[in-house]
Amino acid sequence: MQAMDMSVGHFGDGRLQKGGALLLGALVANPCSSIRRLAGSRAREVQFHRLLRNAGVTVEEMARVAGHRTGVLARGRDVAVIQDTTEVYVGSKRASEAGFGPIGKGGALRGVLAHVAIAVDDTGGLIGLVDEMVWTRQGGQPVTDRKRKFEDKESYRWLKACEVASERLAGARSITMVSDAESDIFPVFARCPEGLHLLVRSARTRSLSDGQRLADAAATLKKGGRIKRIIPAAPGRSERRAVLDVRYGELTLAPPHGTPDALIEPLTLTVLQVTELNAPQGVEPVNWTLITTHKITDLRRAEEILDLYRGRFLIEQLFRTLKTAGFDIENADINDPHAFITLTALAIIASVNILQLVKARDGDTGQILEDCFDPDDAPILRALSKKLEGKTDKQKNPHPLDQLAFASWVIARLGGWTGYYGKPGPKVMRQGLDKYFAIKCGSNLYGIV
Ligand SMILES: [Mn+2]
Repeated sequence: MQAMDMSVGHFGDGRLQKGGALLLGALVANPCSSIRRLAGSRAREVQFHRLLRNAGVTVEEMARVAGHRTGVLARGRDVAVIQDTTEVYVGSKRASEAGFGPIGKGGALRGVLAHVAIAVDDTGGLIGLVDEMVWTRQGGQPVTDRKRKFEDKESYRWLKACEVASERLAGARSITMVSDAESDIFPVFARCPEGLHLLVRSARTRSLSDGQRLADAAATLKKGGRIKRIIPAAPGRSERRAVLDVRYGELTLAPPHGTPDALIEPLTLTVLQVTELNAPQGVEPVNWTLITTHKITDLRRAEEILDLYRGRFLIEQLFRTLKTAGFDIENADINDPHAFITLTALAIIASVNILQLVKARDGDTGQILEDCFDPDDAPILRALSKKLEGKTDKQKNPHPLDQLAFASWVIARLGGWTGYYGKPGPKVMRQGLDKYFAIKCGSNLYGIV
């Protein structure tokens, strides 16, 4: 896998560059957050700690290198960039003394925040990381001065990711930024870079330029029709097939009070209102107001836009891999904020690798082997696939050799998946990768290839 040999950043120093690649390799092969376990030896443990504490090892550099690679892979494709923030809990009192700022509400919990943007192609394949920002808050609660420049606010991250995406993915055929209600911020729409599209879930009772409320106007938009979608299971509710009423049309948003003079032009955008009919009792029905810069002219296009938004689920999966299903980053044995931030940034890159394999496993994403693996992996994967195939059809690798799905099948089988029951998730994939790297390291010794 490329992560094994690939630099995560240059950091202006050859040793740091090498150390970074080693640590990322260890994280992908053996996802956990214990530096001791990742290192395997005392000397390497010291090396990893030094690397993580080094002020020259920055998240910006790692994001730049990973984002550049994604930009190359995204050339000529229609790309959705999903961005979201997650909070990583570190502790309370002791974490506070170590210099970790507050997260969540109330201010008692301490930790770091990570804002991540990932690129997805139009078959649902995960192309790679576009950008990541990881930080801890300084000096207690964030200031809520409305007069503060947008660039100085934490919420600027939503626009910054747009700017970074339009730069790094300049060769893509189209880019649509997808984000949840937290990003429903007027300046993000007003200052969105040329040529970039936005798709955001509305959070606020915005006013329109004609004085109406957005929610009222959205409910009376032109009827588009009725569609069905599977709503995935979540804590406290099971998967269900929902009947959705779809409406869409153009509305003109008025700038909110306090908007700087340069941005006070009203904005005409497409609003897509999706409302669930006959939701089961005790379940909160789907009621989404989506705002987008895309035009919607028919029901089919409305469905495409809705499905783009539903694709946002992938970033929730990424955060779950980072926190529980994979790295257990919240239990890292590190108490230095800079080092913890660096490790989190590396673990996010490794989580993207694992999720790429999970997404590719069904073979319907159309990603090729080279999206994730090096040329020298191909013969090893081929040999392993032969060895792992069983007698029944269900135990044969059904994917073509040059597809990423082919590798996913091998990694999943190595991770303990039998081929019979269910589908392999992040946990199986990381166990499979662990074995794969061990085999790759020893493949010359054992004469597999
Ligand atoms: Mn969010």
